[in-house]
Amino acid sequence: MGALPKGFLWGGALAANQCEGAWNVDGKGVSTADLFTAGSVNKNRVYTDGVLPDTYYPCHDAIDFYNRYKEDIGLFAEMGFNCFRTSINWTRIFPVGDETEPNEAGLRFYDDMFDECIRYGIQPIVTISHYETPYGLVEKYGSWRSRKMIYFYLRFCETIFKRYKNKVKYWMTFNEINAVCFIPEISTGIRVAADEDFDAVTLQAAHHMLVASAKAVKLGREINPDFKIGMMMLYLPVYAETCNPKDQLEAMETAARHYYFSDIQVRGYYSNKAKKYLESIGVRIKMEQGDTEALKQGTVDYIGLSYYHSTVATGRPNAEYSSGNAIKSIKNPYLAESAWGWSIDPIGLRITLNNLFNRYQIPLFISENGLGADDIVQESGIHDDYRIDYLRQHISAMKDAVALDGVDLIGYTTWGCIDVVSVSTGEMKKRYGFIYVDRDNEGKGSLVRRKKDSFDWYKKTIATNGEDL
Ligand code: BGP
Repeated sequence: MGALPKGFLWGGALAANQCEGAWNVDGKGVSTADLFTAGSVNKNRVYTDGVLPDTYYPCHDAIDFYNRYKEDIGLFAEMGFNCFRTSINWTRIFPVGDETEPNEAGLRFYDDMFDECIRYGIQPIVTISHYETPYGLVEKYGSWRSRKMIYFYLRFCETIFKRYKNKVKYWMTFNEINAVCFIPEISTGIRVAADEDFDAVTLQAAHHMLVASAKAVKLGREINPDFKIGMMMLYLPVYAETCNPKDQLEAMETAARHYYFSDIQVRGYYSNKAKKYLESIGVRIKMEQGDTEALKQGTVDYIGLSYYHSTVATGRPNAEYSSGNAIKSIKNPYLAESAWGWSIDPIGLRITLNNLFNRYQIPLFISENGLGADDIVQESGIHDDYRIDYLRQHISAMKDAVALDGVDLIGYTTWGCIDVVSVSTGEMKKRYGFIYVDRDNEGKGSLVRRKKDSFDWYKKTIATNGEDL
C-alpha cells in the first residue's frame, strides 16, 4: 500500500481571471482583475478606476484559455489529471453584478469547458470567487464593504449551483479569504483610503464575506446534498525567530490572524480569541440578526489551502523584514528562496497539514502549491529541474503528513499547471506551469504551448499515486 489513499485527487489549479483572457467578449462585464496593470517585483501593480487608454492590462488576454481550453485540458488529461481546479468569472455570468438575469453565453462557456474535463474523467473543482469582483459592484456599492454583496453573491451562487449541479461536486466559496485583510484591492477590489481605519474596513468586509460563504454552503446543500463545499485559505506556518517567549508570542499572534477565518468557517462562530482581538484594536463588527445563526449553519466540509512558503515572527522591535514573501516576515536563514524571494520550505507543508488537521479534524485539500520561476526555452526543451525538485520535496512532505501523521488529505492541485499571469506582479515570466506559454511581460508572443520537463515527471507522479517521485 502506498502513502496516499486510492482515489486521491491529482491535478492543477488556475483562476479564471489569470488564464481566460477574452475580458470583454460574449457579454462579459469588467471585473476588478481587468483593472490591474502589469508590475514587477520592484513595481506594484496599479489598480485603475476604469480601463485607461494606452495601458497594458495583462489579464485582458491572459493566456487565452477562453479560446484554447480544449487544447489545454487535453494536455492536462495527458498528464493524468483526475481533477482540475478553476474559478468562474463572476462578470461572465453577471456582468455588472446586480442584474436579476444571468448572461447565458457566460454560463454556456463553463458548461462546455466542464464537459470537456468530464469527457477525460477530470472532475472540475470550482472556486466561486477567485480574486475578481464585478467592478460594477465596486462602483455602486463599494464591493464587500456593503452588506448588499451577500445578496448578489448568493444570486451568483444559486445560478451556478443549479446550472452545474451534475457537473461539479467540490466547491470553494472564496479564494484565500484571509487575504482580504492584507491585500483588499487584489482580493476584493476594496480601496482603503489613507484616512480610514484599515482594520475596521477590511474586517467588516470579511464579516460580510464570512456570512455570504456560510449562506452559500447552506444553499448549496439544499440544491445538491452531495456537494462538498469548502473554504480556501492562504496558509503560512509561522516560526518564532528564537525560543525567546516574546518571539513565540509574536508567532502565536501572527498565526491567530489567519485562524480568525478558518475558526469561523469550520466551527461556525467567532472564537474568543477573535473577539478579544477585535476589542484590542477597537473594531466593532456590525452584525445583523441572523448572522450568528447563519455562521453556525454554514460550516464547511473541508479546508482548501494554498501553501507556498513559511514566515518568521520576532518580538524584536525594529526588525528588518524580508521583502519577497507575500506576507510580512523576517528572513529565515535556514531556507533557500525562489527568484521572487519566497522561501522554500517543504517541511513547512507537513507542519501546515498537521496544524490544520489537528485543530479542525476535517479533510484538507492542498489547492495551490508550486514554484514561480523564469523558465528558459532552449532548442533541446525547457529543463525545469528546479521545479521538479521543489514539487518532489513538497509532495514527499505531504505524503509524510498522511502516512506518518494520519492527516486526512483528499487532493493536491499544483498552482498554475499551465503558465498564467502572476497575481502579485502581473508578470508572465513568473511561471509555475508544466506547460510553457509563449507570452512575455509586455503581452508579446505566439501563445503557443510547449511541454516542460516537469510535464512527464508529473505524469509519472500521478500514474504511481505519488510513489515514484
Ligand atoms: C495565490 C493566488 C493565486 C496565485 C498564487 C501565486 O495567492 O491564489 O491566484 O497567483 O498565489 O502567486 P503569484 O501569482 O503572485 O506568484
